[in-house]
Amino acid sequence: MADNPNLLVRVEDATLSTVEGPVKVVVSNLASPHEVAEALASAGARAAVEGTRLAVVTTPSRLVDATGRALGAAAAHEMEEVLDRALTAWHAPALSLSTGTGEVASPVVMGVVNVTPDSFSDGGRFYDPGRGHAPAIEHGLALAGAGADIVDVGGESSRPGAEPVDVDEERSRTLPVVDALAQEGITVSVDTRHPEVAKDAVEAGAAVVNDISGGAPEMLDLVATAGCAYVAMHMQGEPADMQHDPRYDDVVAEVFESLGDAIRRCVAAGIAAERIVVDPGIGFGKTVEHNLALLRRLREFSSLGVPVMVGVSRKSFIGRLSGTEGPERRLPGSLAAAALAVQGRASIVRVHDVDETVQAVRVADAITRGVAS
Ligand code: HH2
Repeated sequence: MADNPNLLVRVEDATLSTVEGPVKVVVSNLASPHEVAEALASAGARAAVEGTRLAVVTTPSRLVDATGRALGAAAAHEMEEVLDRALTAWHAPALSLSTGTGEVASPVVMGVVNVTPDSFSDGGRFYDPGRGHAPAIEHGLALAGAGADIVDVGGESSRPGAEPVDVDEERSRTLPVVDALAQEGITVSVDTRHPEVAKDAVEAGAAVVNDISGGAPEMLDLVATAGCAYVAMHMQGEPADMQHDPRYDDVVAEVFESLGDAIRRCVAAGIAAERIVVDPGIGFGKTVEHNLALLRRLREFSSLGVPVMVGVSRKSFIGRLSGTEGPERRLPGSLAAAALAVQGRASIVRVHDVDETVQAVRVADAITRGVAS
């Protein structure tokens, strides 16, 4: 994992590289990228500077040498370390998740329990003030029974246009469900962007905090103290307005750098590197084209050296691509996207349809790795 805040390497392709083959990488946060590009050009390598990024196709040793000639020995040493870690991570199989109390092997299926009246695909189904928390708890137990490795409990919808929920209301929706499922020995995650809710949920037994806002300082502090796992998700804007007009110059580069920065902030706050998970936030301030670019190039995110999580289940881009209106009719497209995410080295898929997804991702994982178990 890149523990140095100043340098970030994204591997675009290293398929043919064993030890000294050419690789295609993008280096962010490099002091004087133009000087390194010139040093590379004089050594016959193709390099381009895009803003603060250096994009290059060359061998690792040529890049390290050019960095040394342009910026000195210390910079070359840092480049060598960060490049080596990114390439090793890119070549590795999808990582397991460490929750602080145990390891969950990839591909991890995270089942969703929305204790909300207004979630985009199942709003109101597991939120029934008349029946208390029973529908949500029963659903969580059913998801675990169907093979979910983790059950993610949320009390605030983040669908486009959703209004924020009062923290006390969110607490009263989620905590009894977290508590009941954790007591059954289920690995529970709490889907919240509010540190107050996360704190109480962890005390009630949640082993993972899934934070769509990607890390307010108080959230990172409490996760570090609790020793649980943390999902940092990328979002542009807020749910209320995020789909109005999302824009990026280079969505993959920008989301990657933002997640690299989130990892740096998590580590600085004291969260153990092996408990950090990143998520590109499919549908959170992204057009269909942005979602497709992120999913098509998901493997590049494995260069960050931490498990990658993806939530594609029933989302509207699947409806757009397949022409299916109702979210509950988007299972086939959701399975296709989950399988390809696993091929792109996603460690965790967050889904509504657990039974079907477990089968799909097991097959996708076996094909990707070429082994039967
Ligand atoms: N998507 C949703 C909610 N939480 N968390 C992560 N890490 N990644 C995601 O892609 C993600 C998420 C949206 O799905 P859902 O919870 O079913 O809907 P709603 O937000 O309307 O409750």
